Amino acid sequence: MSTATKSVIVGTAGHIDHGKSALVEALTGTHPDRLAEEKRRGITIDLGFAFLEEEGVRFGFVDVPGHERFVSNMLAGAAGIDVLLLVIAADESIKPQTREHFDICRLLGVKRGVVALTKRDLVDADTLELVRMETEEFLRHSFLERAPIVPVSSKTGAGLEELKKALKTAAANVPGKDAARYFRLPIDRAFAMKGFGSVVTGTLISGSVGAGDEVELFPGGDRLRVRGVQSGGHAVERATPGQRTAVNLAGIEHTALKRGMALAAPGKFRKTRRIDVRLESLASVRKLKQGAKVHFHAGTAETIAEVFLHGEKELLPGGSAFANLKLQEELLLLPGDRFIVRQFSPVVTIGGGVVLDALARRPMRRDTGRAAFLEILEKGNHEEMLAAMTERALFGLNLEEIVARTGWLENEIRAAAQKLSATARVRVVAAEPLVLVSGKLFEEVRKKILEKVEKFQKENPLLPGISREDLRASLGKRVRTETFRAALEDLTAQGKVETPGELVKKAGSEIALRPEEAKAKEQIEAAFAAASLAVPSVQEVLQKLAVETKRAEKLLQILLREKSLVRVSPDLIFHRQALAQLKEQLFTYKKAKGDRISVPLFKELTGITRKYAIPLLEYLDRERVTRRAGDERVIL
Ligand SMILES: Nc1nc2c(ncn2[C@@H]2O[C@H](COP(=O)(O)OP(=O)(O)O)[C@@H](O)[C@H]2O)c(=O)[nH]1
Ligand SMILES: [Mg+2]
Repeated sequence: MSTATKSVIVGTAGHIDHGKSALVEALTGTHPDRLAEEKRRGITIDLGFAFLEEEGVRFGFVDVPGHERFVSNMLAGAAGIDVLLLVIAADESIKPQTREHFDICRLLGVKRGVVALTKRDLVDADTLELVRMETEEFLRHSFLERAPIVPVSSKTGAGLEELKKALKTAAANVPGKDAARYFRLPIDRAFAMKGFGSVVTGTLISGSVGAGDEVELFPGGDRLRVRGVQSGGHAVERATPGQRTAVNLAGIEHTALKRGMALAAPGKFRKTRRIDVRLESLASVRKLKQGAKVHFHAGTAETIAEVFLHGEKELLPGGSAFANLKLQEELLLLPGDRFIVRQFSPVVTIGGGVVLDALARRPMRRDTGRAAFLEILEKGNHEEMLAAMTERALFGLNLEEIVARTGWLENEIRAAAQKLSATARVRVVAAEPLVLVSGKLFEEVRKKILEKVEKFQKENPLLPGISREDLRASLGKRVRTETFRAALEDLTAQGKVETPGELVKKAGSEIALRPEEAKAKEQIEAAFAAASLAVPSVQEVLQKLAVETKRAEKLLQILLREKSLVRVSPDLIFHRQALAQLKEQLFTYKKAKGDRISVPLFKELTGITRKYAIPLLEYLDRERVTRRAGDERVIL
């Protein structure tokens, strides 16, 4: 009976010459050293890979170099390890890189493993027992405290079956990975393959990838097409998390690809140069000072980082703190990603930690809420995190931004937003696409809108209200359109403002015209109504009134806003009825004489001069009543 195969990555760790590579070969039949130089010198320089299939488990082995000079290669391999295979030679016991590799795996958050005491054929039973005790002591209070310790010999094959059994038990405890998450593959190798083109390999840490997918290359940003995918040496339809994966890419030279880059779902994430982290220092190192430069390793990437400690001047050995890291090169990082820091010089591992905010701001003294915020990012649930992020976002957050900041799936974000919308902390100002703002920001926008409307009406008593567009602009760019719209709707629903047409006004407010103004307004309208199409000039009409010109102009504005009058050209205004009649006339003409009319015929039909005819025809074109065709108009 076939069961679904589980893919599990086993990573070796341990001091040089302790038999890591030999053990991988003994277990899998594949010697992991690939490079000619490795074969010649008999040491592992770079990562090696091998596979083993055992009763429903597909083990991908990542063999790392033990030499201290190649720890950065080791680090590239350690990302994505599910099960640690800690190798300690029975004839040498614990050595410096045993400790360093072990620290690294602990800092990277590796949760389980198996210990192999190699070269048991070289020691007697007493020595083996001694090394076992030293190993138990070494692992006390660590994540490997209860891990099986298996003496083996790659030479005689002793203990190999027991070790395989221990690996299977550990593999059974590796939690299943969700292939539905966003695809992410840190690249550890890039090369060209005859007949295929560019190929990259890596441990698939999230999501899945298959032929035909579009992927984004980080940090470059290129969008690339996947031609094919292999996993464990076989072509597969889709590679899933926890698999060693080779991706054949179209449209790029292999020389443009290298270790440290990453492939990811397209358009979801942003590269970053500033991250806020929980930084942990190893107990055995010197204290870390504010502003220190360190080597930074995450995934398969490596760069230099400058450390700014939030709230502290230095990080004591064995301590931990919130820190902001400024990276020399831009990387793709997401919250939850683990990293290692190594001393700038001499290069030794001094600590590591976890990314809390991958798109962090520059540290600022006045940003006093950051520590509390990072605490929530570190310990909070999705709702608490989303609320805190929204509260710190000056403009609020939309769905895309939340995905880029968190790596959460859309349904997770919507579920958290849904729960939050019942509280006053967060306001869902748009559902599709989702936009969230803090309750506080929303209240501020509401208040500002009311203030602006009131101020406008005080300053412009003869205008019926402020235009939506002007109101929106007066709030500045910091207010998203969605926030503005929702706040306005809220105010309308509460009966605080009214929004007739394109205007916004205080609820119940009317233009307060004085008697002489009301009369003048009527006079203006009457003058244009009486003129029909042979309209007088605006000056002419306004001068005849008993109110001063400035007020008269405001009254004219009111009539235009009410659409009683229509401005056809900069200096021609017509009464609405006159224009309605004109359109009527054209339709009658069309029925009787066809849909074409020349300018002279139009003049004749309407009895007006060229001075009026041309602007009117252009107005009618704009209104889609007519369409220009050469010297004539087509009545539509
Ligand atoms: N006698 C004996 N030699 C071993 C055993 N495992 C590895 N070796 C030898 O130890 C040396 C280093 O092994 P290697 O696998 O390259 O160590 P690595 O640096 O940890 O990968 C090689 O010469 C191996 O042949 C073992 O179980 N017994
Ligand atoms: Mg080796």
